[in-house]
Amino acid sequence: MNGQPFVPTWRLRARFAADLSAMYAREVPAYTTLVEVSAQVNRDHLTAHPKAERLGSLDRVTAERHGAIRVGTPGELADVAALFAAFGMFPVGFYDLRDAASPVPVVSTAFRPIYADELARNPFRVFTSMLATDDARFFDADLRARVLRALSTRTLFDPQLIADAGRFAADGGCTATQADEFVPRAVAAFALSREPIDRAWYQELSQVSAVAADIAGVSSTHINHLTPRVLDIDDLYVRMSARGITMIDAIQGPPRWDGPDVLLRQTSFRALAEPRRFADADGAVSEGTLRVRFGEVEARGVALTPAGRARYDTAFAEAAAATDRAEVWARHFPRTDAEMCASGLAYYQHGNPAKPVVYEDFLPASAAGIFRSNTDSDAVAGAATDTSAYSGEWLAGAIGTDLHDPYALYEKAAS
Ligand code: OOG
Ligand code: NI
Repeated sequence: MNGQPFVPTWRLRARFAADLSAMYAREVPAYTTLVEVSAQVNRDHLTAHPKAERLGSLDRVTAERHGAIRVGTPGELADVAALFAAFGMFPVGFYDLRDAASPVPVVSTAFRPIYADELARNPFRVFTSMLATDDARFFDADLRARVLRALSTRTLFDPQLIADAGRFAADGGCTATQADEFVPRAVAAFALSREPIDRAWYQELSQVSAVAADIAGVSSTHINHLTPRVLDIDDLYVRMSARGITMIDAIQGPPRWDGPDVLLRQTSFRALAEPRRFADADGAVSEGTLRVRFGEVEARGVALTPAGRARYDTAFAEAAAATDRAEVWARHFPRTDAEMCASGLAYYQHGNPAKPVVYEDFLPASAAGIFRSNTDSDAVAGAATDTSAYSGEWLAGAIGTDLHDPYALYEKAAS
């Protein structure tokens, strides 16, 4: 190791997250505002509620982000898995957004650290979606063939980057010199491209779904959003609106109420028009804009057990139709952590209700709501029969690595 300091995967992950954040701030200036306001909200919230740090230290929460990326094929997803392994991030869970109220033609997993000590060091996670080209409700045979041809001509990740990632993952890190070279190359793979976009092709795909166009209508992938975490999302919503930033109409997920916060609450501001280059059929290249990337923010609560999650799903469906969502919530969930813990609805370390296990994953309903609120048009599932075989097992096979079961990870964190 030439006497050089060894950089463990968690430090690579922290640097990767920080450098992606710096790049995204240069690309999307409103993100900087969101991060600033989030930091203020967190400081003010902790001053008023010193015990709120039980959901994560101010340092962790202030540095905390999740990203979202979208890829086209199992091969591209396998490269993502190999790359993220070097940052100590592994696939957890399976999300199928095709069956949401407003369907999105993707299946997804989340890459994240899986152990409590690693999460405490840096919890960076990336929601990663793959285009569901096998689903005939969205892609007929002709379009599927053309999408697959377009995807087969691109290389999202330099093979050398993936090879290096494999070595660093196996070694649990790398030298400082290697880190200085590796992290910027990994970050660059997620920059917004200046390559001209084939206008007709992009528009054709947009008819199927804005997400399909964002994935297969361009030659590279990019960070779609980077999401800071706040301790009080209602306060954040008010403060952003006061700065003149138009947020989507609602906070997704459970309502605000005076009992324990569970799972995840999220909101976002609408995608902003960003300059992109387009190529027309005659080869002429011109400047245009696309609204694809947006700002999102989230608050995290305690992780629910399967019993708690079943109760959540019932309460959520009932609350959706109600005028007073908090009132519905109070009929389904106890008001204290002690009761939540005693009734086996949520995870607490060693059964101690002062020590909640934080939810580290995503919510398909919110995810679909976030996707939907940020695209100009919804996808429409056609009448064809879906004969694709997408499932968690399928995805694991396609990328050659198991998907971790989130409940098993929470059990472990609680024990
Ligand atoms: C991912 C949407 C899901 C979340 O926070 O639920 C997501 C995407 O837009 O690609 O990021
Ligand atoms: Ni997100």
